[in-house]
Amino acid sequence: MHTDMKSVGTVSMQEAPLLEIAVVGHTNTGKTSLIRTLLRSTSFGRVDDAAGTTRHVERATIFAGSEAVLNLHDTPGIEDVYALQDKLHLIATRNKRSTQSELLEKFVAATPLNDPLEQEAKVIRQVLRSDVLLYVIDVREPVLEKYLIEIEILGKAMKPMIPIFNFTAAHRAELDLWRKKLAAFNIYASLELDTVAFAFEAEKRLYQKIQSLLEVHYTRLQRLIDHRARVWNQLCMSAARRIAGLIITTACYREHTGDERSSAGDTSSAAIRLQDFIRQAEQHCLVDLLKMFNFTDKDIELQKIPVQNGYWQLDLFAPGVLKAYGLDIGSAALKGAAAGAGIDLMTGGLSLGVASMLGALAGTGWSTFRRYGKEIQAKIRGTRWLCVDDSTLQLLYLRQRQLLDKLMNRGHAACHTDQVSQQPERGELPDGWQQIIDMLRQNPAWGRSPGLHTDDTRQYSSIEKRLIDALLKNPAL
Ligand SMILES: Nc1nc2c(ncn2[C@@H]2O[C@H](COP(=O)(O)OP(=O)(O)O)[C@@H](O)[C@H]2O)c(=O)[nH]1
Ligand SMILES: [Mg+2]
Repeated sequence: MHTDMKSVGTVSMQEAPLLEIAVVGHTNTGKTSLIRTLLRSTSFGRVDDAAGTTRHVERATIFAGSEAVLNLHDTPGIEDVYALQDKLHLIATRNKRSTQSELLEKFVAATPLNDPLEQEAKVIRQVLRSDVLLYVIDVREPVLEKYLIEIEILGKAMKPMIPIFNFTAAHRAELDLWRKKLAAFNIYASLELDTVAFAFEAEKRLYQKIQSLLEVHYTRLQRLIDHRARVWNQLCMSAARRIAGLIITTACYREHTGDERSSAGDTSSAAIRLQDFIRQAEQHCLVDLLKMFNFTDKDIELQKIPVQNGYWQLDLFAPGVLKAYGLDIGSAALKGAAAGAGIDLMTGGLSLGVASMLGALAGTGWSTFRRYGKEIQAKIRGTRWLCVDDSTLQLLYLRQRQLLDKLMNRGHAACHTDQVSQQPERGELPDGWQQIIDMLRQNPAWGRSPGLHTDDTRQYSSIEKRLIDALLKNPAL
């Protein structure tokens, strides 16, 4: 593709200069935050409530895969807009024939280091070198005269400008006022992009707006949009698959507690092992998800899940179980066979003779019994397994759904730690949830090596898919 482009014109797409974007606006409106969110990086620049945190122009490059697409320039805020206005007036009276942008150039050239307007000169220099301006507005602020003067001055550079409304949550009235005032400057193409929250669609609209303003960068921006969409979809899919894996592993998990005669001590240590297992599994899943989304443990905290355990015995004679084990026969015949087999099992385990008798009746072979023999023995000997109970599994799923939602909607500028609550409000469980859980409990091996079961891959995949689909049934995608 690139070779074609090279041969078409004198300037290939690869050689064309990158799109230069200046992020401008008053101090503390969220300029650095916007760049962090667009970069998916919590480490770019410094974000602070204190005024004037960003003192120099800082650059960050955005890539579509390995292709650099654009540079974002973070600028300090224009602090003394009135002094800047006076200086520009002065330059204008001395250079009556200069265009507006020439006046800005002259101002930049005439402002030495350590001048009181040095910071403003840095901003204007970057504005003049850029193709498009993103003007970040804190809509909570009233539309003060100083902001309008700032917009007027930036307008002199004759660069397309896109206002980005920040802090829009719960400030609709102020937002409308800002829109009206901007219309007086012929600026209509604004965007709402809360930098602390993140919405994939809002980011896409931003790039589309730039596309419509700068035809020459259209194709390259389209590659960025497509790339971002692909990466985003893959990210959401991998995250959902990871969560499905957690549900599968935990639902499959069981602790052997001996038989009915086992002591209370045996049972309680098994219960502790089970609890630890669930908590650790959830914590590992969190670590993986944070890494995938490029966040750290400072971003999201998981409160300890209350784990309850439930006893569960393999019900060999439940129709669903028989089927899952490949024993699709009339249960009466099998019951009779198993009762006879019981005597053997008590003494010497599952003998080949018994197995083949059962196998013959069941229409299945020895391999089925070798695989499930232990469980058949366990049933007959009255072994009890400790499993995660239904309500804990439901809670686990709902917490993970909440976590996924938070990850998908968190901007990399956010500074607060998000909490995944202990008990999220009731959410929707996947269709056929109980059936999924029952199936998982009947296949403990799936929990140990998920997805590696050639004989029942289809069943495993269909459960995994049902969980993933349910997790991603989300408007944020
Ligand atoms: N709640 C909220 N806080 C924000 C948002 N954007 C920025 N902030 C906060 O506002 C402060 C200033 O942000 P910063 O990006 O440093 O502004 P800059 O001076 O324009 O670069 C920081 O404390 C940010 O965490 C937003 O969309 N919502
Ligand atoms: Mg800043």
